[in-house]
Amino acid sequence: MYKKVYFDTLPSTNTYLKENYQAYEDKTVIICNNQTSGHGRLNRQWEMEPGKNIAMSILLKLKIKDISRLSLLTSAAVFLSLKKYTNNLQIKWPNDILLNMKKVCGILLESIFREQLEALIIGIGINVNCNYFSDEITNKATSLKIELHKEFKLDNIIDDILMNFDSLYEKYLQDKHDYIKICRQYSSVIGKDVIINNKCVKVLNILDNGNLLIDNGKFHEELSFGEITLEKSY
Ligand code: BT5
Repeated sequence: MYKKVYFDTLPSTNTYLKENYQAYEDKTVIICNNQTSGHGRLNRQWEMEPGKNIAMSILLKLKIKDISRLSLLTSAAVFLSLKKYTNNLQIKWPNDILLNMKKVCGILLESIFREQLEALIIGIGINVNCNYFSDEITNKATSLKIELHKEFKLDNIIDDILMNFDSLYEKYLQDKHDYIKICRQYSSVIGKDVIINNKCVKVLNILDNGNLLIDNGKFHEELSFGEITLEKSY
């Protein structure tokens, strides 16, 4: 069972858990109404209109070593939770969900190691009921409300995500990786020419180990992480 803990304002749900994970049990979920210093990968800023969007972080106190695929698992859980509202969603390997080719959700995994892995923090930011973004991202970000013209209850979406996450995670612990199929089937990048880590490549597939298979023009290569830019969109 996931235990939800609510805060009004936090700098970042991920940072809060990084500093306080010892006080919480496995499967605690920190949720806040207003996140003042939300961040993405490489400490990039994550925007959030207070009260309108979801900022949540799931704490897992894992005993397993292979955590690389949990980003894809989380993407699949969010995808399944939003799919009942729209058919226009895609998963952009490894950690974004796109709606009408714009980013509606970002996922950030952070781990805490002290000799071994002590905790994994899975941060999820979803643009739900907001109407605006800063000029910098307004062409590449969107919300459920902007695209679907109605408002959504944040708690219903959070509960769906936790249910889907749990179901995929329990299978993952039994070495069943159904989420990879979802990430493959609804991928926004397979078959496309993209820029990844500053090089133009063609994406061929997402492999069973979660890695991206690309054609770099000379040979086929497997990537375990990377930053993909799609031409003319996110
Ligand atoms: C991500 O990073 O997409 C991961 C975002 C994770 C946010 C959650 S919220 C709860 C938890 N607490 C945190 O502090 N973080 C997590 P990345 O792939 O690095 O993308 C970041 C980039 O997305 C920024 O540089 C902007 O270009 C863009 N961006 C910022 N805010 C956005 C938003 N609300 N919607 C769409 N794109 C956004």
